[in-house]
Amino acid sequence: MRLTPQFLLSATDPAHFPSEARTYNAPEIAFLGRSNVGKSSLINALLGSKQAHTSSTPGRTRAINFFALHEPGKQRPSLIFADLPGYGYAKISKSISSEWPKFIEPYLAERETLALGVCLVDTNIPPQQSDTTLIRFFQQMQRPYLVVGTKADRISRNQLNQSLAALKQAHEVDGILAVSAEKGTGIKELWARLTSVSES
Ligand SMILES: Nc1nc2c(ncn2[C@@H]2O[C@H](COP(=O)(O)OP(=O)(O)OP(=O)(O)O)[C@@H](O)[C@H]2O)c(=O)[nH]1
Ligand SMILES: [Mg+2]
Repeated sequence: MRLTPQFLLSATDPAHFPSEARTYNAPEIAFLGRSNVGKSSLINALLGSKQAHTSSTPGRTRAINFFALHEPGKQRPSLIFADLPGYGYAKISKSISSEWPKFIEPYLAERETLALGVCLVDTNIPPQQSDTTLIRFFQQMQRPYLVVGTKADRISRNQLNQSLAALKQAHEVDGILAVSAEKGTGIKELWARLTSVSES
């Protein structure tokens, strides 16, 4: 599906989350994960354009950035993407890491239109406790989530399979979809999962 992205706004406070007037209650998909895991890059790969700011410096995204995705000729968006700030990076300034839960937790817990949390985990590193914490949060809240393994292009097939098995076991999830924003691997499969959410 070809969707035209439109940047809506950048929010650092629940009061600024886009209202129904902006989203028409379209299903919202949130991209979550540690700083530098590749959230913004994955959004850009999905959209086929540079909408989200990416950076090799962790902590680049400090607000929730909302994008409305439109089918050609339609005024109402069919999907909303939310690019979230990363967590778990030690060098991030104290004020930001302590600010994290203040607007992220209410977002995850209360955002009514949140249809899916895409939890990104890096396939190049061992399973991280902070990722387990996020995934448990979704499991306990019984909110829909999907675990995606990023940067699959950086390691061999063999290493990737081993990494995915270790991640699945540590996070106690049934499946992890491996993707590469750089090479486009898994992007089509991911789109299929995302659009099934918007249709349900
Ligand atoms: N090789 C490779 N590098 C990637 C991939 N995705 C992201 N990167 C790199 O990883 C770094 C971080 O990417 P971002 O997309 O900015 O990460 P983020 O999760 O949005 O980071 P924060 O906004 O800081 O939380 C950048 O240098 C990207 O080029 C990928 O699929 N393959
Ligand atoms: Mg980012």
